[in-house]
Amino acid sequence: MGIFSFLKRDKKSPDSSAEQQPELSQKLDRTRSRFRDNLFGFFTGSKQIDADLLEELEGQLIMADVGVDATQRVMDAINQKVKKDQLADADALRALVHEELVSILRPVEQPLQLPDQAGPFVILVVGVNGSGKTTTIGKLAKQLLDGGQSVMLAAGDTFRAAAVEQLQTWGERNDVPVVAQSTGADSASVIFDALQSATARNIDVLIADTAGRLHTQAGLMDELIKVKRVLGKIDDTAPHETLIVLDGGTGQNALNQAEEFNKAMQLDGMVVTKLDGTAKGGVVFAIAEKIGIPIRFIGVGEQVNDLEVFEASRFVDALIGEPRDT
Ligand SMILES: Nc1nc2c(ncn2[C@@H]2O[C@H](COP(=O)(O)OP(=O)(O)OP(=O)(O)O)[C@@H](O)[C@H]2O)c(=O)[nH]1
Ligand SMILES: [Mg+2]
Repeated sequence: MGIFSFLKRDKKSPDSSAEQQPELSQKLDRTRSRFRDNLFGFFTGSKQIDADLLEELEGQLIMADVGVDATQRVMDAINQKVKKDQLADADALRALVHEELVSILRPVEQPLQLPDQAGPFVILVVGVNGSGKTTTIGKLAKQLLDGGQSVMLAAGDTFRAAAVEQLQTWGERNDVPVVAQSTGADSASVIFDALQSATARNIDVLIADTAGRLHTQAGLMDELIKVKRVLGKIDDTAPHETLIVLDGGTGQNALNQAEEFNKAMQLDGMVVTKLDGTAKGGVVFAIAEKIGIPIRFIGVGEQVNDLEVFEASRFVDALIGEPRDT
């Protein structure tokens, strides 16, 4: 009855969050260095808050891939307070930057929730080549299983050689069934069969993999629209979650991909992966500000447990520390 969530929140208690905080910031080390090294100079007590300093701060936010719009929003908030003479010192400036960064992310902090519904909850995973779709599916299957859901995978990437085997490996690792046909089969037909099978077997969640593609490849985009259409023949509310996987390391490109895929097929959620290996993690702010679609998870490594529910304040804490840290 009602809505339930399978998600294991990281902040189970103040104690466990204290333990886990350094871990996320370690995983986000390269982005964190960029934020810390470049922004922290501004937050030392001795600095005078003047026009030069604010201009430099603005430049550093842009350099950290935060994007023009999100940076503008932070700077507007700062300028307002400066005008009213409400920014006493560097600590206050730092707290304000923290607050503004969190408020940019807050609207997209909407964890995936599974409604208590009759048939399987269908997640259709899309994105460009190599963004981390198949890996994210493997990780997500594990989280769902841990949350007590039954899971099935559909090998909808029938295009790339070895894609089916890659998904099957994740299936074996998690001990969940994988519905597949051979390479070259019709993707929509594989995913259709999978939903029939998942329905018959009372599976809670079906996750469908798809081949990587660019939004400019009209034929391939049509294939995804066809997948959506044929799923609707079995359950007119399916897919329940069209989830784009974006490689955070590609910076501005990730933002463009989200925009273009959203135009073509109305996304419900996003996962930003590879935030462990990049200094461009600031793009998460740009994506949040510009696209506004829920960020369900972030990928912070290649291992099965390296998928985290996206939490605004936890993310900002990991990059610039908690407001009163030094
Ligand atoms: N460091 C890191 N690597 C990741 C992450 N997610 C995925 N990868 C790696 O990125 C590479 C591509 O991942 P896949 O899951 O195969 O990507 P895909 O989108 O399914 O690729 P195609 O099916 O070819 O379009 C693999 O080497 C993964 O291990 C992550 O969060 N961090
Ligand atoms: Mg794949």
